Amino acid sequence: MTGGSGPLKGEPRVEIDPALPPEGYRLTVGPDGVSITGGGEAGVFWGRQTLRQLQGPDAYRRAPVRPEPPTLPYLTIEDEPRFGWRGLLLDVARHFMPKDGVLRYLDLMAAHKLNVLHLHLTDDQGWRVEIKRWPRLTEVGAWRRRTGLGWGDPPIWDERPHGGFYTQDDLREIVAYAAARHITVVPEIDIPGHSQAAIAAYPELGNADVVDTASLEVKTDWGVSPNVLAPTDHTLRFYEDVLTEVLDVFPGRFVHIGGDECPKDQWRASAAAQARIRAEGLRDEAELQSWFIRHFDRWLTERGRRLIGWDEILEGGLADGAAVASWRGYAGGIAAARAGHDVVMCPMQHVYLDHRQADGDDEPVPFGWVRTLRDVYRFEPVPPELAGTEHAARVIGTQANMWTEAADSQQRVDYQVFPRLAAFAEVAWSHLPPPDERDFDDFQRRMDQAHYARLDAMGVAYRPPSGPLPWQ
Ligand code: TNX
Repeated sequence: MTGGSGPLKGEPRVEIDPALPPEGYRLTVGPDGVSITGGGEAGVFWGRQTLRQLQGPDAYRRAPVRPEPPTLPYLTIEDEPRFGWRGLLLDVARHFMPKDGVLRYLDLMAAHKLNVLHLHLTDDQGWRVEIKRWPRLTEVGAWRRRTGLGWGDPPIWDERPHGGFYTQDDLREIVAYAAARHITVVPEIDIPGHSQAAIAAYPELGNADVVDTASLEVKTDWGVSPNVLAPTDHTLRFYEDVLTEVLDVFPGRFVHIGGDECPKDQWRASAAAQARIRAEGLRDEAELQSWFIRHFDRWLTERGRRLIGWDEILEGGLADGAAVASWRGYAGGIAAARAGHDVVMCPMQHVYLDHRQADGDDEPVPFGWVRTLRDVYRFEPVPPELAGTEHAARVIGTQANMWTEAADSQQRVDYQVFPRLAAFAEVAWSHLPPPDERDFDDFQRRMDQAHYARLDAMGVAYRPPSGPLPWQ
């Protein structure tokens, strides 16, 4: 701190200093202007975000609203992130988020120094990515008979049809827009469960000897479908085609192949699946699931990419280079880290933003455990079982997940995501003390005095501290 303050003059002077960490920066504001030194371009970009914070809420508008320059305090800030993976998952499968909404979320993420957008592109309730080789995936799989999925208490039904998908050019635009903000987009193609929309488009992908897959439609209610992929050579070739096109659009290192919640009943009943288990010398259906995952781990590794999947991919044996997104709690992540796998911690008990944030009946999306802003601020990505051990560094980051069974509009997504994403972002970026010693009152003061005004300037329909509004 140098003391004093003055008007912002001109553009910041920018420099790269490779001695700083790639995402680290030093920001200096003084009488002769602003300078930002980044360890890399990303560091400079995050430094610019901090400069915006100093400028006040108007810096978050898309166009200036007053002529005079903001007054800045003279200071020096040295800063670097705690984690390299600071993620947000958007479930664009349960409810489609139009492209402009995704671009807007990339702006919101950048303002919060988050750097991984995990796009959940496929699920039972919808397939959202154009695949040229297999056009029915979007011709059929992107549309369903109703909007509301009957989630919540009372259930929310909406009988209007619902759908939408991104063309490959839309996704290239999203990827480029993200890259300009130092954000990587991780695509998720969920296999072998959560695949009913794909089976509705191409019935031969399902277990046709057990169910009449030709009469399946894209799932119209929430929950996990029993209709999972058949373990055939055709299925493998089909998804190789899909992933070939996905790799062409998404240049990032990681590709998420799901692997969560795959009911095994159809495989138990299917003579074809049982024959596959015998032919491959597998013990059971859990190993059949990991046979799928290992196949795509090899396939991705050969192409210079890395597989990440939900923690169920640990069951039946995990492919060597695979990374694990630990969602059912910390246990999967702990086991994976100890076994030498990289881990992204996103336990549903703490950072599922679809879960309610207060327990009144007037919450617009009355689902899940109550997780308040304070709870999220006290979330710790590295559990005590790993902290201080050689395995702690395997936790490469953390991610908040926004599932959208019950969030069918931008307003509802905003309401669930904010303000909690601000608390999450601070946990992911800052080197905070252990949860019990974190100063939530200070965080809340900063929210009240500065951050809600920034969210207002960005047009975010966050949950106000006073509680839900009737139209949300
Ligand atoms: C579990 S997280 C799921 C999602 C749901 C979510 C709802 C995960 C890998 N599976 O399919 O949308 O719970 O909170």
